Amino acid sequence: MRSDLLIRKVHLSTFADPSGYGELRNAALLVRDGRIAWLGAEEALPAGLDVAVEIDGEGGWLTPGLIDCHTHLVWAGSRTREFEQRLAGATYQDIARAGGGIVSTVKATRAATLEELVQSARSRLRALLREGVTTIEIKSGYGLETATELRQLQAARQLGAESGIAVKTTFLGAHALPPEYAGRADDYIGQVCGEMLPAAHAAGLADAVDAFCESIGFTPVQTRRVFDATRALGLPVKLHADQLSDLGGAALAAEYGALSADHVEYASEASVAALARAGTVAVLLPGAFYCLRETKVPPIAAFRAQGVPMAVATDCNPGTSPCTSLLLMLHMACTLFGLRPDEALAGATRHAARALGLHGETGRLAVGLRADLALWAVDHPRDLACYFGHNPLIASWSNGAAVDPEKRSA
Ligand code: DI6
Ligand code: FE
Repeated sequence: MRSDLLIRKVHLSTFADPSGYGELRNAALLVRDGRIAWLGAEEALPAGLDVAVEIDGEGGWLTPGLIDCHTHLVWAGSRTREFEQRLAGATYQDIARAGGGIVSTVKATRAATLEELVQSARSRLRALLREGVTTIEIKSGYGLETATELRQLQAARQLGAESGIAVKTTFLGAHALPPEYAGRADDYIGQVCGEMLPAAHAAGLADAVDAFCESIGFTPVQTRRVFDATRALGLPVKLHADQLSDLGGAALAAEYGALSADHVEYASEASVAALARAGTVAVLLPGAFYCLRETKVPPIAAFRAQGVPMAVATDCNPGTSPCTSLLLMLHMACTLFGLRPDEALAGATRHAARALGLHGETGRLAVGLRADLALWAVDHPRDLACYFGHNPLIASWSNGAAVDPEKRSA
């Protein structure tokens, strides 16, 4: 049989089962038409193969390509001054109320061209690609008006096209209140639902819709309005929920059958039960927790007990998680939140795929799924979560095609 790619002399970590690494030693994997066509013990490799490219994995480990399922990768400007302010005692909420925070990024993003947005995000994307990321979610939310929100999403699509990896876009118009709507949050939500969201949808730029349900964001009632408008368009929802306080956001997300509820440090027992019933993924974001020096850890034991799938992502953004290392997030999910390394890795593969509605497409090594693969020079996949500041990636493939993180755009 004719195949595009054969990777042999590897160990596989498939994440095919809900827990554990899915270890298959001394194995090989075949790719045809961008999909995994066969995998198994090397000695069982079908005879008479006609292969275009053959890779000798030299005893490395092959995992699903990593998935960063929560990022705000596209923005302009800098917020590093806020890092100093926070170290000097200001809180994230203080800075936001004083006109800094998200709103300062909005100002810079509105002033940036599409090319400028693509260019600044490209270096961040490359850092993620160098660590084996083959699928990424990118949110809008730094425009807070139609044209800029659309431009951010266009930048995200362009980054996907030029890099060859899969980009899922999320419309986050309800991220913060723009200054021109000060004191009129309900009117702004009207604009989000009546104009911005329909425009993003009509342009084919929104794969999902998110909101920031928080004391410094939007209320549960306002979040519901966004979700109702989203449902009417037939798009899936996600939610920044229970990050800094318990507003019942995770339960609200579950009520709408959300793909994911993200952050969830303050999620209550009842919210955890609601997530479990809905099959909604809890996306853990240790970078923001760490950077804000938060102390309330997400209810990991309850997620485990109730069978809520846990994903792990960078939350890459200029304010609360200026981080472009998903491997570091795996480590921190273990050290700060108490995940096991296999749980952390499943959180950046199997469960991250579910958080993007891609469970049937990627995030596991299984016949028929997209050949999104990462090959690592490690003794065991747990090493990926154990080491930090070390990148053992040898190569990665998206849809069966080699990913080149340094590729110049046309
Ligand atoms: N929660 C976050 O962690 C980011 N957005 C959100 O709603 C922070 C975004 C920023 O500070 O720029
Ligand atoms: Fe976020």
